[in-house]
Amino acid sequence: MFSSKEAFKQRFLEKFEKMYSKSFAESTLQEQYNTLGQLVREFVSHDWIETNEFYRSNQKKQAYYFSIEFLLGRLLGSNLLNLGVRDIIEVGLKELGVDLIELEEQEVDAGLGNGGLGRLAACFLDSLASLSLPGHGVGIRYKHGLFDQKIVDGYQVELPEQWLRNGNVWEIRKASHSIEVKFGGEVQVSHNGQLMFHHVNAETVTAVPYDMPVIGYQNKVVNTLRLWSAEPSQFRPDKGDVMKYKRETEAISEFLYPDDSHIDGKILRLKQQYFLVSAGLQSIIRSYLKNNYDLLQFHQRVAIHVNDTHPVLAIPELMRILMDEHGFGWEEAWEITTHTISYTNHTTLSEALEKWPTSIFKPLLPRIYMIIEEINERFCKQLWMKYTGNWKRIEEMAIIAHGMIKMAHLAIVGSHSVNGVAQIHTDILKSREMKMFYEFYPYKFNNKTNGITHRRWLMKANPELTSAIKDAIGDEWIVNPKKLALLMDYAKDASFQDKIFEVKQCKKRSLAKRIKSLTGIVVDEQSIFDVQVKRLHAYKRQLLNILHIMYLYNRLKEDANFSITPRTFIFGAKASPGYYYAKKIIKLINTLAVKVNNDPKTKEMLKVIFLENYRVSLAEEIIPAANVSEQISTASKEASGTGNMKFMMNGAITIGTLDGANVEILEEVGSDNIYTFGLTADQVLAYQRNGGYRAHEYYHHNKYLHQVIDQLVGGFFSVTSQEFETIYDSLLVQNDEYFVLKDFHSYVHTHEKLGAAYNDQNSWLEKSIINIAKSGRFSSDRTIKEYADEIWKIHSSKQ
Ligand code: 26W
Repeated sequence: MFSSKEAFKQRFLEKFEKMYSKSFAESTLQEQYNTLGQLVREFVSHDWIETNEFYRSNQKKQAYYFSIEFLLGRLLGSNLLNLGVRDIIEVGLKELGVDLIELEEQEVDAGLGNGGLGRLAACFLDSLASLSLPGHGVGIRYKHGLFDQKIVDGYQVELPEQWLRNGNVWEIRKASHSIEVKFGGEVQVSHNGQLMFHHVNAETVTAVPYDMPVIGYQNKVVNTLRLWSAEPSQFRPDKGDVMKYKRETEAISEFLYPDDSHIDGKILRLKQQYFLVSAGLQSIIRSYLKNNYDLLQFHQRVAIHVNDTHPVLAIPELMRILMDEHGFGWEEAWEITTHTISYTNHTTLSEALEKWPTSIFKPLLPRIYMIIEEINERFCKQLWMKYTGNWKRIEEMAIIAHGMIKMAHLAIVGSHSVNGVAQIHTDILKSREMKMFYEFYPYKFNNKTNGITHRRWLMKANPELTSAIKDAIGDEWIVNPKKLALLMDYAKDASFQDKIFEVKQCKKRSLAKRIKSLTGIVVDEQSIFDVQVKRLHAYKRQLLNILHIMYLYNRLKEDANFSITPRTFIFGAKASPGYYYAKKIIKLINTLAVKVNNDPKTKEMLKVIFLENYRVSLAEEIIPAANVSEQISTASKEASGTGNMKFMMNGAITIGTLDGANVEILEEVGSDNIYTFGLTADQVLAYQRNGGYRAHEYYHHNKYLHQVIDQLVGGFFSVTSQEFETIYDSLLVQNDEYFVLKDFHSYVHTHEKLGAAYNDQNSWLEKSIINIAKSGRFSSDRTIKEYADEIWKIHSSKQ
């Protein structure tokens, strides 16, 4: 169908007329986008069916990645890339007077995630399909994704996101595959030879699946992302207020919770979690049984992965289905369940570890609660055998204690594999947060360092760099990203360095244009583009970056002999709507931007840009244009980070702490090619243990630091002195929980080295090329191979 541009053009025009019954001359961009999207989706239908058929007839073990978030971004561009039809379509459309890039920009990002965890899930889907692995996503079809961010007078304002407003060309509603999910009610027990549990008087919700194709890279594989939507059930007996029921039901899949790393014990969130796992599991089991497979072999044919604890009710839900619906006894059901489920932890921040009060849980999910109680009781008995008399330890490890259900404990007990997302993170889990569990179940723990799909983050986001790489080393790296290492031979090559320089300049020029159109600000394309884009969080320390910019500004103002290589500091970040401190930091960045950008004395040297509404599609424009990647979290706090990998792959040099995957980036590129600074994780953890940190000492002993901190509250900015009081207090009154002051000096000094290094362009370009060359390890293809081989035991259909 897309074999020639002529064939494409004909199909495209036919499709347009069918969809819109008008002449193409009257088409809008939106209609053109919809037409192309529909055409592409229909184009993959055949391979989609074939892929499913292949898995079925070859009895392939399937993996299902359960995740409360999938941060997909736009799909048209990556689908065309993976199908290998982008060029033909681009030329064909051009002849029809249509610009493909303009069409791509019509697509609203699918922003069904907050940040790292959701984007990781999306990268994993791309890798699964591209490696011809039978692995699928299971999630929720939120009507509204992560809020749209507007900046008004420097403050963040949230608006409801509306990604479905023009429909979604990629999804297929499969009403006939709907599932009933039950909430509330009571459990009745009957004795009929064996104990039987009946969930009665429950409120039923219908889960309707919407399937989206996940297209592999030029391999004819099309896997499935199944997103569930909540609708009123037709089987609900007439129980009064229908409108209320409708509202409450639809609310389940209405909004994505916008918090990142902070629990909010809302009952609706718990409903979402159970809705996802119950619909997902029931539907997997339904199709499993349709194939006449024996449930005793479930774990040999199905792997279920829970992405953080949010879908962890998959454990009691699978137990429920096996026991109550299929008559299994506890031991058998437990054997099957624990061998089916595996779990990833994505954070050690205690405020993000999920706990549910039994008082909320029990009435909402009575049968699931009973099962968790039983799991807990049996687990505690096991603990008693090993740690007889050690009540304290048993209490600390219990799943239910003091009226709370600890979801991470349930995840560890009910699964066969527990992994962290970077080596240092896994080590911290084993030696601290999950130490007691590691001692009890050492064989369950393993590391899977995160990765990113090089198809979206290099090939799609940076076609210019892609072709420069291909010209140098061919294209073997596309299917085997480790082969990017062949670029090492070109690191010192003057003409390749020139090319890399040109590519970077070209991406900086495009970003500068975008910045101009979004903010009206003109930035110097020759300046260092220094970028920090990620969720706003105290531990990620955007504040450290800001204090450094304030320092540079002060020095430039006060010391005629002080000079720097011109810099453009670029920020992008959403703050959780209820996170007061994070919102103040956004206001601070914007306030600083106004001051710095308009000062005649510094505006040639320094610019501060805050790009609103940071999201996947904006990341694809920003990251390729970066010279410097800011990865400056308090050591031990960032589980992995994945932005760090995207920047590296696009040739930016990292300034970062020894945290998360930065440690492994250092291992790959060597200390000449990354700028690390600050406390190590061990030092941070030691300070936290011994309480020996005194923030105010750093304030008193560093005059520059003293000055910038005073400026937060002293009329330096044209705002009231209360505006940034919270930030000031976090540093000096609350003793600087994230060691900003402690690391300030080392950060400033390291930035000086970085600035000097940039001025030696040949050596800078060499570093840049080495970063690209060594980024292959951070392709999510590597990560997914490890999950497939070591956890899920699934096999490629090409083997
Ligand atoms: C229940 C509230 C909540 C919401 C989200 C708790 C925890 C989360 C996520 C686990 C936060 C998250 O996205 N973590 C990030 O996961 C990435 C992928 O593994 C890592 O690269 C980041 O370091 C980690 O912060």
